[in-house]
Amino acid sequence: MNNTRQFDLWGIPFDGESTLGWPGSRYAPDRVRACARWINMRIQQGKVYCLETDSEIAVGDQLLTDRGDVKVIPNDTLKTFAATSSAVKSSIQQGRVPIMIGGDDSLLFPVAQGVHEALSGRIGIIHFDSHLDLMDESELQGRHSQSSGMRRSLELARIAPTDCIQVCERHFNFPASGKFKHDNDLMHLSAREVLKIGAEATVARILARVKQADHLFLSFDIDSVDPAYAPGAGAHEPGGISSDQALQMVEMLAPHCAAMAITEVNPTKDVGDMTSTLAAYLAFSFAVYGSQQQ
Ligand SMILES: [Mn+2]
Repeated sequence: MNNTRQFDLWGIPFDGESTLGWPGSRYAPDRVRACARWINMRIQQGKVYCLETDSEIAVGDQLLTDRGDVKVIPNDTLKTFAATSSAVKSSIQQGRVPIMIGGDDSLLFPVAQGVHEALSGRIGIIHFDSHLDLMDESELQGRHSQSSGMRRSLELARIAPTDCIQVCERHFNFPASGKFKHDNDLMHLSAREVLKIGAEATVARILARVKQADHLFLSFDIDSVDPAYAPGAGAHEPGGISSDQALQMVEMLAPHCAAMAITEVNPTKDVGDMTSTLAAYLAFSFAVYGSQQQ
C-alpha cells in the first residue's frame, strides 16, 4: 500500500494582504477542516469507494495528515511567507505532497517559492483564478498583496511563463497586466473558454502547455468557481465554472502535481459552509486521485 503518494494538509490563517475585496480568509483553515471530517471518515482499511467510477481506490491508511497551521504573523507578511515556504519545503523533502489551505491569494508566491526551493528543474504553475494576479507594485497594495502572487512567482529563477498557465480568468483587468502577459508569453484560458470546451479538453490544453516543466504546482483561488456555487470568496466574479467542473479538473490534474494551494475561501461570506465544503472536497479529491501516481 506504500506505493501511493501521501499528503499533508496545512492551514495558513492569514489575510493580511487582502488589500482589495473582502478579508476573512483567515477563518478558512478551521472551517475547511471541520467540513473535511465528514469526507475523511469514509476511508476504510485504506480504501475509499468512488461513486463516479463505481470502484474502490486504494489510498492507504495515511492519505492525508493534518500538519496544523503555519506560524502566521498577521503584522509581518514576509515572516508569514517564510513560514509558509518552510512548511511546503518540509513536506516535499519528506516525500509528501503539501496541500496548503489559505488564507488570501498573496500566499500563491510563498507556496511557489517553497516548491521552487525543494525541487530542482523547471517548475510550472497551473493557476486557477478569476484574476491575473500580475500587479507589479502599487501604492494601494504594495508588492506582495493578493494581486501580485503570480507576478512575484514568475521572478523565481526556474519558473518560466511558458511553463505556466492561468485558467478561469474573466472580465476586465489592467492593460499593463495584459501587456506583461503578451510580452512574456504567459497564457490563459478564460472561464468562458473553459465553459465552452469543458473540463476534459481544458485539462488536455493545460497539460500540453506545461509539458516541459519538471514539477507542477496547482494554485486554486476559489473565485475561479462561480459565486453561485462558491459565495464564500474574497470577491464575487460572475461567470465562473461550476463546482463539478472544478472537481473534475482538480482530479485529472492531481497525479501530475507536487503541491496544491486553495486560497480566498472566506467563511464570513459563505452560506451554510457550501464554499468551505467545496474546498474540503477539492483538497480530498486532489489527495485521492493524486495518490495513485508519480
Ligand atoms: Mn482571485
